[in-house]
Amino acid sequence: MSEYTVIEGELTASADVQVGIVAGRFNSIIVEHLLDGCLDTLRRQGVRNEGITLVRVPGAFEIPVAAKRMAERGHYDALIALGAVIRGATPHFDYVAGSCVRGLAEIGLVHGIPVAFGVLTTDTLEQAIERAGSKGGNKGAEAALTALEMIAVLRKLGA
Ligand code: INI
Repeated sequence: MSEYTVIEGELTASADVQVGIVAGRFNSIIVEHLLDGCLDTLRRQGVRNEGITLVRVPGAFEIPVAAKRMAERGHYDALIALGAVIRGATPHFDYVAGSCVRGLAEIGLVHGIPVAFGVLTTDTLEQAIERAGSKGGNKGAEAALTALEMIAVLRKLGA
């Protein structure tokens, strides 16, 4: 009996990889830690500085429109969204978080580009701190690995 086919991506980047990061400034005390984790992981996995572009936007609500423009350029192999939406800080949490995730999901599907979701959506600042480099890990670093794995998967699946 023949073996079944498995296609899966490595986590190490090839030298030509281009990654676009879009980071919200809102709750920057959290987002900067996500960005540190993301950049550290990309570099450790072999992404060169020439392969990284960082775009800063005001908040999570603005991340999709910048990501859309980047996806339209066709220059990036993957995009990584970084932000922090904290319920305690806003009555419109659901609108900001919801429109961010919906927009990013659509960009990924429409443009066929991996969009890693490193946007924290938490009830409290404490929960956000946990996920930005303390006991809950670093979601920015996780998003970086997701982007690299998906770049490799899509390359193997072909154009
Ligand atoms: N933006 C965030 O990234 N996180 C939040 O928690 C947040 N809160 O609390 O409101 C937030 N609001 C700003 C929003 O993303 C837009 O920048 C703003 O509404 C202007 O369009």
